[in-house]
Amino acid sequence: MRTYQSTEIGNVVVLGHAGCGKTSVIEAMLYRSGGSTRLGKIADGTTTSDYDAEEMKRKVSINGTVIPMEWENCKINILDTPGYFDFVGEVRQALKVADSALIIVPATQGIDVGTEIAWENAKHLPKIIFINGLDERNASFDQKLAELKEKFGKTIAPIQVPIMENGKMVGYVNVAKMEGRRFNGEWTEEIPIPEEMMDEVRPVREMILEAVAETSDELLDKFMNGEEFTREEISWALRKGVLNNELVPVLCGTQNIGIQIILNSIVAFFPAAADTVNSFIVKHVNTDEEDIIGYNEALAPSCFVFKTVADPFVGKISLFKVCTGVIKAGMPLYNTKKGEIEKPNKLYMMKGKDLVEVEELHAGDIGAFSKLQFTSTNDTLCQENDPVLYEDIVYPHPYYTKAIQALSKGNEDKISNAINKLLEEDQTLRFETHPETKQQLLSGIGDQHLDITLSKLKSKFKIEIGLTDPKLPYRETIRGKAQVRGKHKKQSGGHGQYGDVEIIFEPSGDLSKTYVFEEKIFGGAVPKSYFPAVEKGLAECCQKGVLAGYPMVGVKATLVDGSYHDVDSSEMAFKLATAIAYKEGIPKAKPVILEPIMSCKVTVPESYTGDIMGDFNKRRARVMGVEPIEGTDQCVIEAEAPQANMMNYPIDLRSMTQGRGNFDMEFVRYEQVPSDVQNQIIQKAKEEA
Ligand SMILES: Nc1nc2c(ncn2[C@@H]2O[C@H](COP(=O)(O)OP(=O)(O)OP(=O)(O)O)[C@@H](O)[C@H]2O)c(=O)[nH]1
Ligand SMILES: [Mg+2]
Repeated sequence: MRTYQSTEIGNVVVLGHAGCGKTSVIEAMLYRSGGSTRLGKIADGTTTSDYDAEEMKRKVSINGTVIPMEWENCKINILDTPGYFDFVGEVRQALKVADSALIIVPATQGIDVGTEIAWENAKHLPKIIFINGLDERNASFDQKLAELKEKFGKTIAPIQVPIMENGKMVGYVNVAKMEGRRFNGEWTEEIPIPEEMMDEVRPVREMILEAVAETSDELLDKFMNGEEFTREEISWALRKGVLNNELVPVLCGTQNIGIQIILNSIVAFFPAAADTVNSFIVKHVNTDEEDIIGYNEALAPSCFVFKTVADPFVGKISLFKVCTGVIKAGMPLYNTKKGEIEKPNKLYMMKGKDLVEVEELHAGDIGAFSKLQFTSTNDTLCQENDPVLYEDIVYPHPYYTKAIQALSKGNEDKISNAINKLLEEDQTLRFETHPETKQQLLSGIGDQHLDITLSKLKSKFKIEIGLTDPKLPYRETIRGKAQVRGKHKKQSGGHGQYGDVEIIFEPSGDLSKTYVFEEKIFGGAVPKSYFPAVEKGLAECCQKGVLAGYPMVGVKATLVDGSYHDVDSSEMAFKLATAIAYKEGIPKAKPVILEPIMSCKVTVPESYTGDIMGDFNKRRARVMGVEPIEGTDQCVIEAEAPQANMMNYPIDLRSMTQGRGNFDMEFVRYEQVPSDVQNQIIQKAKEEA
């Protein structure tokens, strides 16, 4: 590939429901544009985009990829994204560097959630829709178009009506130009519009004329007066409408038919990087000033790292978007966040899994470096004398957490090292050792995400682990008061042991502290010098509650009496005496188990409100309120729920809303569990002991 200027580069993210044909259509675009010599297939695991072993095995996209192609003297960087919800992090990365979007919609009935989400994700971008799969048995172009129109309104501007013969699409009518085209091998030839199709073509043409009329007052007047638009007016209005995000051209075909018009439309309608509307916000570190910039190749070179790939052969690959200037091979670059200079000796662009060496890349283009020393995803590389920072990609929080079970003993460190490598690639994965339960916890977006992480650990690092439900950090406290005596007395040979305490145990009222210790000793019944020993004994005992062994909180212990022996008393003896008092006193002071309560915010379309609230009731949750989000059909439901009942929520919410819901949650406080739950927790602790 030659060097492309900012005016000749476009970055197009491909979005759509899982399995709608994104990767297949991209493969056909690459082939049609001459970028590959054979058309890869998902079934054979031979597509340029789904090159990862897991993708080939599962026949779904897992990673975002960049597939650059050349068409009509332009370079189009196509960004393939996975449709499965669990890989939303990959979609966020691609959206960050895209200037426009191609949404692929299956021609079968109903608007998929994936289409709605794609529309929402691309709401700020110029876009084109491709109705795919017209060769499928239950496909219907007319119905799909009507559905799109109903859902997305006047912006929908159909360009084509397919010409079908025996369930196969053999050509199309271009309703913008009012010309027929028939597929002829890999290309198309012009044909007259079949007479019998006029009834079908007319309403679609009307749709595009209506959409065109919306783009200017002048055209609207013309439309109202019943005048015909010229071809030039239509193409001008389409381009303007797409750039301003007022019109969305709709194309149609199958995974290998109708591909050329997609490429043509991208070049005709989408903005080049130089005049893109989706510019970056930049912060100049020296002056602390924020600025919005376009992809200007005349400025000093800078780029934003949007993705990291851990390649088994090459090592770390950092993909970046050139934001300003021209990045040249061998150019040292300053990493603003890390305060370090990187000296990559080669410059690449990435095409699927391949690194293609290039001399320079202009603003708006996408490139790659290998083996950068300090750089990770979300870093900015620029000039040291004017360091800048681009805004980070924001990822959803991973709430689906499981505990790791090492299948062979003693390899915790090996597991940590391998997972840390995966974390470099995957910004939606979290890994931590819980400070209390000491379990190694792995969190992701959903079960598929963690499942694939396990597969990767096995195939890349030969590490096999299992996953289990994590232990919850329960607490224990007391609700009542008990006054008890603890006496430790031993007479064995020489030195004896003597410690004797009387302690009142009661709630301190402060669950954030383990215990409060006081003494009310009169007349030196217990000498002062032993108070610290009593407190130490108390602190040690409070690490384990008496019901199920969970840490104790909110206990007030007051030392009120005791006795001592001049020779036999010792710190150790008083500690032991305290432990005896604790063991006897806590069970008498109405001990209870506390559980972590989460504050949850669920965002769903309003039609799901009843289901979500009903479901919260089953989770022992309290719904705190429902607020509609103005100007949308969405609402936010706030609730407080026990963490124990929210462990599978990412998956349950998805199935309740078919993926239309989102949620966030955070810990708020501890609360007493109901007695039946308490019995279960105690029972479980006994079994595990
Ligand atoms: N009959 C038919 N099958 C298609 C068409 N487009 C895609 N497929 C098949 O549908 C399956 C899924 O296609 P992909 O290209 O992997 O879809 P995708 O949108 O990339 O899927 P994800 O990335 O996993 O979301 C593959 O088996 C394709 O061969 C089409 O137009 N017609
Ligand atoms: Mg795919």
